[in-house]
Amino acid sequence: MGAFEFARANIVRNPAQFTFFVSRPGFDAEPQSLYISNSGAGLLNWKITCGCNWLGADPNSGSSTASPDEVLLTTDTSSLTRGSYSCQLTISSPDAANTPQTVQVDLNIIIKADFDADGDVDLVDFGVFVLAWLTAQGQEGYNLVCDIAEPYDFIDEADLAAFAENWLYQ
Ligand SMILES: [Ca+2]
Ligand SMILES: [Ca+2]
Repeated sequence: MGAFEFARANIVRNPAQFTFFVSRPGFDAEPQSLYISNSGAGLLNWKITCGCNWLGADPNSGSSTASPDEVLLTTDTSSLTRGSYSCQLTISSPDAANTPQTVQVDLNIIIKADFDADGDVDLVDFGVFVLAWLTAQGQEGYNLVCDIAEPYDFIDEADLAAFAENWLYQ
């Protein structure tokens, strides 16, 4: 340690990875919290930059001491289609020895009742569903992909109701 070295701030982010699930495009996921704190000395002035337009961070800048700052991560899927997306948040600070730090965010948009995975919910999906109707896990005809509502080991009216909610979605 030289006499002229100053103690620096240190970025801590928790967690370092997020996964969001959305049941169809246009729906938004439950917001999740990212916590930023300083495990080093002094004040940590931090800023978040985001590599994609479907993810929001509020606030996107702040000043942390040892007590964590909460940042709310929100999604906007209105311009997206079904599929999986990845985004990286970068937390940077001129005060920190370990700047920048990144946070990985994954987003999965699934249409629950699209059993044949062709992007819509129509009669073909209903045909798949009928074949599994009133079957339990382990029985002939049971199809895990059709088991979209509780109880998750039997295909019954609850699954049919969930299917109906997505009927003719495309
Ligand atoms: Ca389909
Ligand atoms: Ca079920």
